[in-house]
Amino acid sequence: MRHPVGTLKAIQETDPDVYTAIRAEEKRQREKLVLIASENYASPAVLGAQGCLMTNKYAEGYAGRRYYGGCQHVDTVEELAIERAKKLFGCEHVNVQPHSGSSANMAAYLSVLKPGDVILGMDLAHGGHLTHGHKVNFSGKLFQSYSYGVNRETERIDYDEVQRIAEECQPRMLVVGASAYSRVLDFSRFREIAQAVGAYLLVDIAHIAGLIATGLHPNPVPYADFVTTTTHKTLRGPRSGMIMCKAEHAKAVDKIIFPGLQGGPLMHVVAAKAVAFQEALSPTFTAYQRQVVANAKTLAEGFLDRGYRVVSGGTDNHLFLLNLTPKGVSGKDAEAGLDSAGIVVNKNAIPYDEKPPAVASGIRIGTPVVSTRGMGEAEMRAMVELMDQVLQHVHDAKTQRRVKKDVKAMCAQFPIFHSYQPV
Ligand code: DSN
Repeated sequence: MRHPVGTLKAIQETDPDVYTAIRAEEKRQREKLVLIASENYASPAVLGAQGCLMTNKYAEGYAGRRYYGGCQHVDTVEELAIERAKKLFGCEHVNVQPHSGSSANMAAYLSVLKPGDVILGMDLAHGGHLTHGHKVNFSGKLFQSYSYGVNRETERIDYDEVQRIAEECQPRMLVVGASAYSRVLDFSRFREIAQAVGAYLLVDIAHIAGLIATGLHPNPVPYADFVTTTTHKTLRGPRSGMIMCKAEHAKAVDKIIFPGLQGGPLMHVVAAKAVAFQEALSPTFTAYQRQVVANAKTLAEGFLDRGYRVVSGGTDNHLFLLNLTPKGVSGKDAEAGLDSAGIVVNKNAIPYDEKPPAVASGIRIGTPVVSTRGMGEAEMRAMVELMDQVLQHVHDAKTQRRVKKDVKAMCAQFPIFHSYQPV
């Protein structure tokens, strides 16, 4: 081997097309302001582990009881990931092998439910997630799914209404968690509702895992039968998933992950999860999460001051939705206009949206990436100013070009800390 493992030089020599695309993506990540709430920039150590030669190892089974020889070292990283996840979240049992949040959710359902059982989750159109029972997803096809949403006036979850729907549809599993909800989730109230109707409680913390790990959002682990997460959003690890559960469900969860749903675990990704969890246990990670929340508040307040409609009137976490209806701009046009100006967001349905999801009336704004870059409140205020300029003239290429220059200058002041210099 002429090059160190995982270096771009090797890719450049072997596959110039892929190399060129990777370098272009690096430039995009460096030079644009990424405000996609579900994304983050993983550390050099996490990227290094994810690109390491543990990808070569088959390790079906679990540490100490694998179906392959030679698993000593991958056992070490899986055990480290488990031990660190337990420290971070205080869970009784954790399986770090799910390839994604979706497979973690599938495992939670299939460990205790049968096809055709009733599940109740938050409506995707109100900020929920596809895997919480949407009709086009396995969760809505395999199970009889019902949904709850947010109140039209407050744009927050109305827990009495959730209870009413639960009493009506009698779910076997109550699913909690969201991908576009900016308010604190009351897990103790959800537990009461689940208990009242005899349902299991599954909490998907994919978006807020980093906040929970650092005590900035209540922890659902004491209340829930199952807690699932992705590891790459606020938690800032590799693109992957994880499932935690009460000890009584441990066997069923492990059995459904392997051999039920997956074959060989991605041991390089498990290694990267171990590294990310170690990073998340450090005090600097707590300071980072505080900044994520402070930045989201500053951005939301900046937009409110300029007369924008922020869904539910503000944020308690890392994200919020802007309702652009009063500005006469669609989410689709806002996303395109901002991207041309170097600011990356996603169009997003707002609660009770009258536009189809592919157009949408809003955009979702999140601060994990810009906070990882080291940006603070002053940069958030400058960002509101720049975004406002674009949104006021969403089709104006001249404004977009002018803003793009300022965005590039701001990004240059806060360089991303990993560098893909060819070795
Ligand atoms: N679609 C992801 C998000 O952006 O929130 C969640 O899977």
